[in-house]
Amino acid sequence: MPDIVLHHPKGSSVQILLYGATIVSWKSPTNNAPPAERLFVSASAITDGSKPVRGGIPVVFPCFGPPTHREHGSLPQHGFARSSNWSWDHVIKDEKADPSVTLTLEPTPGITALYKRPFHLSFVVTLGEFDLTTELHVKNTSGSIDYPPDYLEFQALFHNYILAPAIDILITPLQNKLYFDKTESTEEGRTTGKIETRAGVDVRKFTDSVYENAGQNYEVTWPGGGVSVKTTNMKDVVVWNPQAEAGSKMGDMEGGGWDKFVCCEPGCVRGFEKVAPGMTWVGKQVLSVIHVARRHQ
Ligand code: TA6
Repeated sequence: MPDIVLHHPKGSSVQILLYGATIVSWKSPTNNAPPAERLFVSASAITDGSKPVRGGIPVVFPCFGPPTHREHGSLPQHGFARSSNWSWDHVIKDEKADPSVTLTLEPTPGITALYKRPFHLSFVVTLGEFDLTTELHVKNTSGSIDYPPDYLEFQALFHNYILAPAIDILITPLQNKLYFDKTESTEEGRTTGKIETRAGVDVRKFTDSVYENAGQNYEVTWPGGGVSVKTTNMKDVVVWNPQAEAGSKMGDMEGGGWDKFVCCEPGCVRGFEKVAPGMTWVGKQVLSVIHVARRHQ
């Protein structure tokens, strides 16, 4: 059961767990169809708080993938944000504005045991008639006045599982962008940059590609529909679909689940963002349903 449900007067809705601040449902209409689910959550997902949810929009912070930063020591893959219990801060419900909710996360004993940095996170979800906005605010709450500044260094990403049919999915525009292919069998292969040559990136085979400085605005399309991903301050994007090759080995991935989604994940994952004491970094995405052409009346 979700902890928070927002309803828009025009019919869209979003459901959020305090666990991981994980969005687990986003229903939105299109210009000529009633509200429908836009996100994938595996039928085998664990939602009891014992592991991150397989689907929806997990929040990745302070590291993407296994920890590599000197301050990220023994953090779990993709950090602790998606597996921590966030707090409900406030909701904005004003007939003149789209409904919005803010969740917050501060160091708990469980986090502090793994991660020593002071921080304050806010996750702001705003529901529009046809779009969903998520913002991650990362504040460096260090009171240090040392020089050089006591920067907070981190990675952040929205791990969007976009519900999509298994055919002809394309992500654009990524042509000529630098990317790193994590499916390569050698470390050298995984760490050697390549230039994307395709006008549209498909996920017909096991795909796990990290695009650097990718342009911040993307379209995930398929015959008859799609979702646009427009971001601010999130310079990179990850395209992932495990297909049966990797998906069949995931205990919380429903059988054939890989045929129902594509992950288009905006973030800052190549290198580390740096925030000075007292300052706040904000990363934002707007997911919008791509309207299909109205059928001729
Ligand atoms: O974002 C793609 C990725 O980093 C893949 O490498 C795969 O590990 C995926 O995230 C899911 O990771 P998870 O820890 O949720 O199983």
